[in-house]
Amino acid sequence: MTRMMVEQQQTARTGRPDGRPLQHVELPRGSRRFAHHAKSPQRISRGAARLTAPDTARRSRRLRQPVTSVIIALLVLMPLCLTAACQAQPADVTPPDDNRAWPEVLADALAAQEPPLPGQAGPGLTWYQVFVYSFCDSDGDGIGDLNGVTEHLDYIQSMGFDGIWLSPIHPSSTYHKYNVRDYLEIDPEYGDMDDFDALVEACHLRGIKVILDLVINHSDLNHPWFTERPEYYNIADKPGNGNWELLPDGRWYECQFWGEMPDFNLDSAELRAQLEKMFAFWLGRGVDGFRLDAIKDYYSGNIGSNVEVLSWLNNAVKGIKPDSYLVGEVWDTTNSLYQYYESGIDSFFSFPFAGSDGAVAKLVIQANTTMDDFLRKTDEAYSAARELNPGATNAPFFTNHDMSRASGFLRRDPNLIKMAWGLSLMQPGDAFVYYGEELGMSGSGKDENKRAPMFWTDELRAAGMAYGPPGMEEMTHSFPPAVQQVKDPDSIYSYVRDAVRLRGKYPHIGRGAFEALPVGTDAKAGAVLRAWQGSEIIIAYNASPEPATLTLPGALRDALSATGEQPAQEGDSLTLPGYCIAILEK
Ligand SMILES: [Ca+2]
Ligand SMILES: [Ca+2]
Repeated sequence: MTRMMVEQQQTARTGRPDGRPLQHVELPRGSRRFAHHAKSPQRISRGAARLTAPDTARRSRRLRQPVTSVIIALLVLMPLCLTAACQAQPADVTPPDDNRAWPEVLADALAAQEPPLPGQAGPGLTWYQVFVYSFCDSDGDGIGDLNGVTEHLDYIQSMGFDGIWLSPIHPSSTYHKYNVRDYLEIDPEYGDMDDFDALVEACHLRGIKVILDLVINHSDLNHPWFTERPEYYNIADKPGNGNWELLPDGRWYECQFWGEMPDFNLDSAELRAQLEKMFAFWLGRGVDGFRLDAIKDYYSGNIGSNVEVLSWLNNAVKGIKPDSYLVGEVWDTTNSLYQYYESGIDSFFSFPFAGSDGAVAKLVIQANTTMDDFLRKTDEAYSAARELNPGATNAPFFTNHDMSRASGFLRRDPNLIKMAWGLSLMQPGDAFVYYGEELGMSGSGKDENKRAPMFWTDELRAAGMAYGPPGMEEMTHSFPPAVQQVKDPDSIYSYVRDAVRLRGKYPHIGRGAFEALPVGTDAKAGAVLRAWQGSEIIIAYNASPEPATLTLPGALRDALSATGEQPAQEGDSLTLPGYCIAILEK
């Protein structure tokens, strides 16, 4: 939840225009994949290649050549062409479109993949953040819903995710639903309690955990509590710090994010008892924990009081279900973030590594950053979490619903996007991936744009496609939709899937001890030793476009290569191509 988001929401609430915002895709920089505009939503095959102006001119010149030259050239070139055609398919040619609906095409592509490894026991899991409104629409109203999530568990499981974080699902007046009117119900836009139970059951059958977004800094202004139990809220004769609004009786209520979202009085023992009933209700329905929204504003500017609330919350939730997972949003990039681990909460999102200003993005796009520095920061963050709570671990992520999507700030460069995801997902802790980032979806500017419809297919009004939040601007995607990327071993999707699956294959990544190794002098290359339960792996990184040679023991086992070029090992010498991560076993 951000204040900016709420301001934008106020604008959006003035009403939805008749025509919902549309999306279109444009040619990405340096790519020739395809182009499509939403206003002409028929599919365009990459195979139906259009000639650009220079191509057309070249073809005209060739046609003017004497016929004999052409025949000679054909006789000479034909065997070569046939050989080349047998060896490789050009990257921008796809098989002719079939006429099946996209979910069937996707299902076939997923079925052709290696099955994922079974879920882990944790900690060190990998989670998928699902913004339900925009994920998949199961009933044709253009709004994503719980059944839409259930329908795509194959996709989520196939990527190797161990769990999903659902954005708020309770009754609300907004598309984002961070203003809750009833904590014990499902918003009718998303379905009903039977749909919820079915989703949880389907997830658990697959070994996928489910956590809910827990919004307890504030409720909706129209929650019955606001009139019936005003003592649950911060109401005073005079406004305090930050944002307060006037009531008809002349008193004021605290609303740090928005006038429609009054801040709770978390001192109230009765409110806490009500919230405990709510925890028990959802844990009793099978949820595996919660993502805690807006912690810094429980008591704005008071870390000590916030930690006290979290300790109570942690004890209450674990008292009901001891193996629950709790992950907190403390949007802070300073050391004060780590003080929150004293509360006993399992994880806090690693904001210092996320977004366009975070350590991951800086390492891949800024010349003056070094791998040494990145690994040192990673080590410090990992140690800081465990110092205050030995059972805790970080929650690395790269983007979320409040941040610009990576594609934009990484210049729509697939190598940079892949490398950044590799760095993020090789970090220790419980890692999170925001839906659609595995496709390199676009989304920046207003919050609605950051929550655009999951780009399953470029048929934007196909059954199953969500239409996106009201107020979303026309979207431009630089990379193909899921139905195409799942089939392409070089896609961003395939890279992120491989990275997520490596976390499952090597529990060392999420859980192991962390020790940076001396490897040489290349500023953007480095390696770490990760030890877990008596076994050791080495993760070697090269975040520069140039190859790097590192001196390392161990046998090369796996690689994440942005370009497709593979690392080579000779004795203790490992040469990583540009933008490559390798895993060695000691
Ligand atoms: Ca729907
Ligand atoms: Ca508050």
